[in-house]
Amino acid sequence: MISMNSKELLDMPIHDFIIPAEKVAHVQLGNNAEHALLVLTKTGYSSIPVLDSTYHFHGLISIRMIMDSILGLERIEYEKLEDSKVTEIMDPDIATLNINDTFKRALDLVINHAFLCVIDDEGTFVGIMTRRVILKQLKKHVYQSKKN
Ligand code: 2BA
Repeated sequence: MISMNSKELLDMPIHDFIIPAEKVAHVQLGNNAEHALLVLTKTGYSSIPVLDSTYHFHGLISIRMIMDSILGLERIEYEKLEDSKVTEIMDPDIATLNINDTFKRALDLVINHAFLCVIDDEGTFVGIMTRRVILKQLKKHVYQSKKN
């Protein structure tokens, strides 16, 4: 059974926990794989969102996806990096959160994803909710419940 306090946490809107779009590293649909690899390497993140010029969300790209795309039979074909596009490499099939979702939906999804992209009703990218932020809230809640 879910306690009243837990229900309050699960029903909380997610908007206070979102890392805003302007603070999130991303690449654009038209970028090539070389640029994406540069952004991923420089920021240190293993996976980042792919957006279009109007900030609509299209998927995620990771170093693993890029390396996979240039893996030849006997060698890594680095020369392919310049000509391959982010669109051909990214994963477009990604679960997202809506800005109006609750903490419960984020908690369900974050079990399988290190972070979740948050979009509004028009599909515009609003930001991300990371596993770190969700775990911090959960920890705060668990410690508060122990005191009461
Ligand atoms: P990862 O890059 O695999 O990072 C896993 C965890 O390692 C992060 O967890 C964070 O605790 C730490 N970390 C990695 N790179 C970091 C950096 N440059 N600065 C500070 N800490 C770093 P979370 O914070 O829960 O993030 C989960 C995932 O969300 C990250 O996975 C990354 O794919 C994405 N992410 C987080 N912040 C981002 C941002 N500002 N821009 C783009 N993607 C971001």
